[in-house]
Amino acid sequence: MKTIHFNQIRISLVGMALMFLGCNPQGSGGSDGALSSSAAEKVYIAPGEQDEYYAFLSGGYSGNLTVYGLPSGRMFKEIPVFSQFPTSGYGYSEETQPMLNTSHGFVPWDDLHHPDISQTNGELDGRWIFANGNNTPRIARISLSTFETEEIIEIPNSAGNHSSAFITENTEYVVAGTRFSVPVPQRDMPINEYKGNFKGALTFISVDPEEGHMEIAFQVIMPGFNYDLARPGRGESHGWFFFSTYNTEEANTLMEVNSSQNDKDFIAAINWKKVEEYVAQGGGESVAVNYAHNLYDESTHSATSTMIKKVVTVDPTQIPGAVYLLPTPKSPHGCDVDPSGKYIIGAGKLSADVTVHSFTKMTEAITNEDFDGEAYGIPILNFDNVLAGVVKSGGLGPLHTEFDSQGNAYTTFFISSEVVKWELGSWEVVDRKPTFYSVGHLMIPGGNSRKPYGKYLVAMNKITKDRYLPTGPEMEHSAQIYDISGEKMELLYDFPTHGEPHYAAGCSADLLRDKSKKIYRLDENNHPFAITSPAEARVERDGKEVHIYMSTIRSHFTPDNIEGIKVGDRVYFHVTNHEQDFDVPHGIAMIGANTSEILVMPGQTKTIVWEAKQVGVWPFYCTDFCSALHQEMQGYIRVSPANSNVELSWSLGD
Ligand code: RUQ
Ligand code: CUA
Repeated sequence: MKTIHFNQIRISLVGMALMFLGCNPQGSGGSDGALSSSAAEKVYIAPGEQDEYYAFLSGGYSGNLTVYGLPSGRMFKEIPVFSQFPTSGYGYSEETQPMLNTSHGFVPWDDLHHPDISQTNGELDGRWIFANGNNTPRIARISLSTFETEEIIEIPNSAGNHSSAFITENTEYVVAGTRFSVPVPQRDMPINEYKGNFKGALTFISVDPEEGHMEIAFQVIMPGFNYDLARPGRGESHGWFFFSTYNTEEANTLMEVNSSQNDKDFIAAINWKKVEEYVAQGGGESVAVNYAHNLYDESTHSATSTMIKKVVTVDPTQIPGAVYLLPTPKSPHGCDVDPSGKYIIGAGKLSADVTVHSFTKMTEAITNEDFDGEAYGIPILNFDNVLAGVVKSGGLGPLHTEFDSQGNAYTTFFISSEVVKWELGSWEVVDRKPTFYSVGHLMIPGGNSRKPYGKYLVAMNKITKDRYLPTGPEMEHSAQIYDISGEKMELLYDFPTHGEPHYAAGCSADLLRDKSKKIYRLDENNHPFAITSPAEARVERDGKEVHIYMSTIRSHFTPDNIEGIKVGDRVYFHVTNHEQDFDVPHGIAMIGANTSEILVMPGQTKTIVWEAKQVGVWPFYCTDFCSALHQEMQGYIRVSPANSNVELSWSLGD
């Protein structure tokens, strides 16, 4: 059955491709033709004015997160998360290298898909944003005060960490579900023995309510399906978490065909409160693993990496009432929960329709033991009796759904390249607008919470083609902003994104603007190599290591000239920025340095290492145009032969 649908979709894909080639939509602004001046006004933020919303777009294979303003579509910042970032020295500086440590060693990149903002009572609270590293399974926590990555935790027993990083409605947990099932524990075994032997770990990471620190609370070891996306229950379904699955066939080869055999896969419903109780009472098994927990300390401006050796795993069949499977047609991708928590939406990506499950009916079916078999001991609920409705969309290839505050849902359709607006409860389609082209995720600020803002919708498209001036074979992806305040959606604006945005998260500017950090206070700087004033600047030799305690302030380095360095020395520049003004970083770059420059914020200390390899007099300079005399902000290192007896000396510039 499903194969037939699959072929139909293939035909449709070809059809769509032909349509793209045929109609050459160059310059078209959407179904309404060229943008009207009223649309232009809606996205125009006059010079000096500020946007209404923040949007945090995942950077996909860039490994990072980008910050935009809505409705302007202006990019404000790229926040390095899983990738080394020469712009600030993240992952290059001595202080931040531990952030990228893993059980596989130093892994300076990843594939970041899903950001999610912390919540209290199901509403965005703007403290942190969490995001997943897909490739080497990791979850990061980023501060929404400093806009810096503060913590990264690796996920053991996981592979292709995709149904992540979504949070429960009081940020009790951030979840990380495995996309690929693997042998748990990892071992040498034939791949064709996958079925029944590989497992899918769904990891619940507890979040400390004060500091946000993460700790793996437990892993639910599920059957060997692929766990694709996830959403928390909220409101009445708080306490549950929902994960979409595909490949319930447990195929391991020619997946394109073999994992599309079953007419329905599942949404797995996990009662995490039950699992939590079970573990609190000593349930589960403590198993040996090895994973990194990396923590950045804002007061020492430094990260540490700790290897952790144990994790608690639970077998869901041992916990009565903890896990159920909801049959969901056609290899569901998106799994979304509406603001009330009553509906769980499964978007079968090989389907035209969107399946909506009812949370109330689900609990009734559980009480009545209205089961339709089981999978590896996990009860499968009766499809018809948990179904709330089906959205007859008329589109093809539904992926993801977000919500407004008026009881409407918006689903993206990858194959038919459109966003379809429909009404919760009646399941009627209200409106549809094309996207350009092949939309993946969409984001409505607050759309994954009890309180969506419901004014703008951002569609993130996978194919850009003719939307911008061509830039060689590779184009940045395109995002589009729609006004959704009226009955009909209105396309307002296109803007390019960085990397491949998957999901995004947005919130009102008011939530973050006033608490955004402006400086680090010097009197709170506990970095072991910090100096409190330029007067303390000095150079110390320790064998072949040389430590420069350096100060920067407009517009000089102290010390500026250093002699007595010898070939073979490792020279540490510990740079404290003594400015206490907002937006006055200094940078430092040293000729031949093979890490990167570092950008040091006011009140902060950062370190780069430079290896003295060649005799000579070598300059360094400030990389950030910090004042009218920025070009004067420079110094020299004199490097003498290894056996020279030039004394260590430095100039303090006075
Ligand atoms: S994915 S386009 Cu979230 Cu990685 Cu759906
Ligand atoms: Cu400091 Cu330029």
